[in-house]
Amino acid sequence: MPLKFPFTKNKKEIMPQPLGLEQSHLPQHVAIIMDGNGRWAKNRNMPRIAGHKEGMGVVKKIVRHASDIGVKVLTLYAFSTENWKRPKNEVDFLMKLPVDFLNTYLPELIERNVQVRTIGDFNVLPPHTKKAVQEATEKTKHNDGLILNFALNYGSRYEMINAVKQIAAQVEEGELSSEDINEELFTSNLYTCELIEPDLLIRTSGEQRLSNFLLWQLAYAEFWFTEVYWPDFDESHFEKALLDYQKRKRRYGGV
Ligand code: V07
Repeated sequence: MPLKFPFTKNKKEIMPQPLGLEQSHLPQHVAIIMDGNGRWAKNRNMPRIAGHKEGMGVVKKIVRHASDIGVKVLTLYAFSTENWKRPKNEVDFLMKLPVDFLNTYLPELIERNVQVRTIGDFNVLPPHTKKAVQEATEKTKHNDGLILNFALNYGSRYEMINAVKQIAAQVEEGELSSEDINEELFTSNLYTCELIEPDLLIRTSGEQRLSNFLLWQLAYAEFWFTEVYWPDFDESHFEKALLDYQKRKRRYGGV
């Protein structure tokens, strides 16, 4: 069994928790579908891109909060493989956000010992996006605090088909027997192979779908939904999600 991040899986850290969160039952990996940016902007008669920009500010707040609380992995759905269908000006704007985000925030991420990673098909991203993200992953690769994992040009079905192709190639080469194919082998061929599975999925803006996000990895996760649009999401909503997660875990634990 390969070692998975975080290596500190069972380490209990002593950290004061203001809102009744129990440090020992924190979700270690939280995944978020940051939805509702366009609708938030529309309600204010603003262009969709204004919602994305506002949403980026929320990412910074939530990353700070997650790292303060002691969450180990935060996976954020920033851009899906389906998002290329949006108007060109919107896609162009979205592809500049990682550059903007890292220009203004990378020093703080480094200060906070955050490790930046991505999942998704990186090859087809515009060069300026790739460059900024590569630089951030390179500069933070030895950090052992929060793992900030951006799903960029990510699609779960594509990821799984890719895994199947890699395994099939190994079988064809005679490196593997079809008898060796099991859940662990499949998991080790996904983008997320080095990460533990998410414990909690949050989706904002009232939609209750997975939208091709981490279909395999979320098999045992708790789901938490809110009507709040992503640009209005804040630390208190995040804490509520974590508290509800802990309540559910305690209930199951009691039976
Ligand atoms: C994006 C802001 C959040 C709301 C949802 C869509 C818009 C941060 C990033 C990012 C990605 C990679 C990276 C650093 C930052 C980002 C996109 C969209 C495409 F290394 N926010 N954000 N990327 N939005």
